[in-house]
Amino acid sequence: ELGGRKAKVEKMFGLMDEFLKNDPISLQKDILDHVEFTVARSRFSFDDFEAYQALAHSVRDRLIERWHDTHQYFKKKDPKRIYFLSLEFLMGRSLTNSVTNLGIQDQYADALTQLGFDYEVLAEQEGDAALGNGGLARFAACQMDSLATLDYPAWGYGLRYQYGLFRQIIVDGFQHEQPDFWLNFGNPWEIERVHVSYPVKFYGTVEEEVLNGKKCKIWIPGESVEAVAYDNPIPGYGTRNAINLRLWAAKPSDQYDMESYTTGDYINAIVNRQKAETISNVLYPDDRSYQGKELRLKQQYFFVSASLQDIMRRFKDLHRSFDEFPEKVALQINDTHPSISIAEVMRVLVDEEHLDWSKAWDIACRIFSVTIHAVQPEGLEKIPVDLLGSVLPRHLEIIYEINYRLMEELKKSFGQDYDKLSRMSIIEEGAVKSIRMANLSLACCHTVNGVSRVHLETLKTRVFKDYYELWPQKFQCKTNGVTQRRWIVVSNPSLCSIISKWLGTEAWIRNVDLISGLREYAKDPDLHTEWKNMKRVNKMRLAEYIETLTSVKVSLDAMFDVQIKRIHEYKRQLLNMLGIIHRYDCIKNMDESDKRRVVPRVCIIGGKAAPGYEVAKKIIKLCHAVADKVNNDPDVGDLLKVVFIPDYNVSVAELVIPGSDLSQHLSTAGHEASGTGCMKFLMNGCLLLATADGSAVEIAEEIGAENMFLFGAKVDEVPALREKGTTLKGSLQFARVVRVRIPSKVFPVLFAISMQFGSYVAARCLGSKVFLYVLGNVRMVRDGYFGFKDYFKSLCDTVEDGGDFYLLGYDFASYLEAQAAADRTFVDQEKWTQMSILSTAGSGKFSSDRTIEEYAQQSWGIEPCKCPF
Ligand code: NBG
Repeated sequence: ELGGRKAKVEKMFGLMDEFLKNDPISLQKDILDHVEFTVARSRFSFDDFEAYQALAHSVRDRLIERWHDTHQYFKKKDPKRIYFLSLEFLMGRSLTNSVTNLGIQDQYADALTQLGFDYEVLAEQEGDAALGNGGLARFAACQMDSLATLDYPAWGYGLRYQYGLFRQIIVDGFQHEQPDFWLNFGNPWEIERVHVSYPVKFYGTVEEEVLNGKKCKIWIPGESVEAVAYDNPIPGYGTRNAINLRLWAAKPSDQYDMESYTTGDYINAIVNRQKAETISNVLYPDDRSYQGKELRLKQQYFFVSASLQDIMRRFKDLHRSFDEFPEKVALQINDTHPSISIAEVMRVLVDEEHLDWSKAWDIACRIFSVTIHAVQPEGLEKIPVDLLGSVLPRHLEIIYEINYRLMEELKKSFGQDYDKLSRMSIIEEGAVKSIRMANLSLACCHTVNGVSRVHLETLKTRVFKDYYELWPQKFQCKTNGVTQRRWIVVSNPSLCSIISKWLGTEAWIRNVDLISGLREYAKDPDLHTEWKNMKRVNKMRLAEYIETLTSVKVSLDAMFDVQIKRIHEYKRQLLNMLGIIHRYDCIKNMDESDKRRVVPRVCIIGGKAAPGYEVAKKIIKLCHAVADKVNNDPDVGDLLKVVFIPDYNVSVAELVIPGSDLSQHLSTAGHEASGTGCMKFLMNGCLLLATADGSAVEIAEEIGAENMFLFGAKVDEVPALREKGTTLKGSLQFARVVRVRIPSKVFPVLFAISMQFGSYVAARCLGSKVFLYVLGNVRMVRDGYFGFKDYFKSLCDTVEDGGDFYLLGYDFASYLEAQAAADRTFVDQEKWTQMSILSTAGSGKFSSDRTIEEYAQQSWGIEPCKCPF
C-alpha cells in the first residue's frame, strides 16, 4: 500500500516543475495561459482588465506555491502560532504588493512590456478590498504584512463580506453611499476552500444533563449556518514565507431545515436557507459607535466560532491534551469586537471538552491578549443582555459565571466598594442591561495593549483606571506602526530608490531602523535635488488625478496640504475648513503687493462619513461649498485651491501621500488613540502639522519637534479647558461682537501680523483673545456666504452654541500660527527639504515590523519559523 502511494507521489512530482519559473518568458507564457484557460479569452483579443486578471492569476500561482510550503513547514515544526482575530481587514490592492514582496516586479514589468502591456496600467485595474472602516482595519492589514515578513507563524481570521465599505459618491457636494460589490468580477487573490467549513450555531435553549455523575449544561441551538473558508495568501518580503488570512463566508446549512422540505414547503425552505448568507453580507460602516444590532453580534460570533473550531481542529491533530494549548496557541483580539471568543473558548472547553471551570479559565487567561483602539467609551462595544441571551443563550450564562467569579475575587481586594465593583463589572445595569465586552476582555486577557504611549496613559488613568490599579502588569504600550513595504516601496518607488541609493543597501526594507542613516545627508545638496525631483514627480501624478476627478487644475508650485482620514468631529476637518475660510478671507482683502507674499496652497481633503453621521456629512458639504466659491474666485487664482477627493480608500492614499508636502492631523488632544496616517506621511517625507495627540507625540520625539508644526491644547489641558466651558462661552460672545465691528479691511493687517509674529500676537493686538478668527469664520458660514445657510446652521452651532466640545475656538489661533510657520518654512525650500528628509529618516520606529516584534515578545511569546528553500 505504502510503497504504491510513494510511487504515485514520485510520479506526480516528476510531472511537475520544481518551482514556477520567474524569467520573463515563463511569466509571459503563464499570463497567456491564464488569458486562455482561466479568463477564457482569446490570446489575440483581451483588454486591460482581462490582462490584469490573467496577470493576477499568474501571481496567485506563485503565492500559492510559497503558501503551501510555509504551511507544510509550520505543520512539521508545530511552533506556537499567533491567531489574529479581527472583524475588519482593510487590505487594499494585492497585485503590486504581492509582486513586490515576491521580489519579481522587474521580471513582470519586462514580461508585460514584451507583450505590449504596461505593468502600472494593469495594476490600476484592480479594485480595493475594503473589508474595514479605518485605522483599526488598516492596522490589521499592516500587521499581516509584518508577520509574514518577519517569519512568524501567524494566521489572520476575519469575515469575507460580500459588500465592503460603501463607495462614496458626491452629488452636488453631498455624500451618497453606494454598495461596494467588490466580488462582481471574481477575486483572484482568494482561494475558496469548500471542504474547509464548520457549522456555526445560534439561538435555542440550554438544558442540563448528567454526565458521569456530573451535572453539565448543553446548548440545544435553534439554527445552524455553515462557515466556508476563503484563504488569502499574504507573502512576506525577502522570505519564502507566505501566511494565511482566512476569511469566512456564510452559506446555508442542511442540518436544520429538513423538516420544511418534508412538510412540502419547498419554496419557503429555500428562501429561508438563503437568509443564512446575510450574515457575511455587509460590513457595518460606522467605525466608532455600535448600537447592539443582532446582525452585528451574529457576525462576531460567526467568525469567532468558525475560527476557533478551525484552530482547535488544527491543535487536536497533533495534541491530545488541552494542557498544551497555551504553549501552542496565542489569540489576539483586535479591539473588543471579537471578545465573544472568550466565552466561546470557555463553552468549548467546559461543555464539549469537559474540563473543570477553573482549568478552562486558566487556559483562556493564558491564550488571550487584546488591543484597544478606542479612547472614548462609545467605542467600546456593549451588547444588551436580552439580545445576547436570545442569540447565544449559553454564552450569556457563561459570561454571568465569569462575572460572578470576578466579583468574588474583586471583593477580596476592594471589600464592599460597590461603586468600584459596579464600574468593573462585566454587566452594566441600567435602562438597558448590557454586557461590556471590554470588561470581559480585561477580566480574561493576560495583556491589554494601548496603541500609543498617550493612549495607554488614557486607558490607565481614565478609561480602565480600576482595572489598571488591580492588574497594572497587564497594561502595555504597543505603539502602532505601518508597513514600509506598501507605504514606501510600492507607493513611492522613486523615494524607495533614493533611500536605497543613499544608504547603499536595500536592507532597510526589512530592517527599517537603517533608514536613520539618511540623517547624515540631510543637508547634502545632491540629495536635496533628487528629493525635490521625486516630490515634484509625485505631485504631478496627484495633480493629474485631481484634475481628472474634479476638473480643478492645480499648480505644482503650490504647497499640497492634505487631510485624508475618516470624517469625525474629533478629527476636526472643520478646523481645517475654518482655516481655509480664514485664508480665503485674508486673500480677498489683500492688495496685489500683499498677494505676492502669499504662499500658494492646494488644500486637499478626503474621507468618508458614516452614513448616519449628520455632522460629518455637513462637513463634507462645507468642503464642497467652500471649494466652489474659492476655486471660482478670480481674486484668488492659484493662491488657494480647495479639493475634496471622493471615495478615499487605501489605493487613493497610496497616490495622495507621496504627492503631499504637508499633512494635517488635527484631533483634539486626547481623542486620537494613535493615528497611523501620520506615520505614512512621515515615511514619505511629508511634514506634519499636528496636535500633540496619539503617536504624534512620539513622532516629535523621534524627529525633533522643530521638524514638525505642533499646535493646540495638550492632552492634560483639555479637561480643564472643558470645565471652563462657561468662560469660554463668555469670550465667544465677546469675540462675536468684536468680529461684527471689525471692518474686513483689518484682516489683511492681522494676517500680516500673524504671518510675522504668530496669531496669538495678532489676536492680542485686537484685544479679542484667541477666539476672534474662528468666530469670524464661523459667522461667514452661518450668514450664508457659502450658501446653504439653513443646512449649515447646526454645524455652526457645534462651535458657537454647542459648548465647542472639541475646542476649535481655543485651538484656532495656535492652529493659524502653525499654518503660518508652515508657510514661512515652505518659502525656504532648502529648509523644507531638510525637514522632509529628517522626517523620513526618523520614521523607523513607526514601522509595523517594530510593533510586531513587541507583540511577539511581550504579548504572544512566539518565535519566527522561517521556511527553508
Ligand atoms: C483607530 C483609532 C486610531 C488608531 C487606529 C489603529 C478605530 C476604531 N480606531 O487612532 O481611532 O490609530 O485605530 O490603532 O479604527
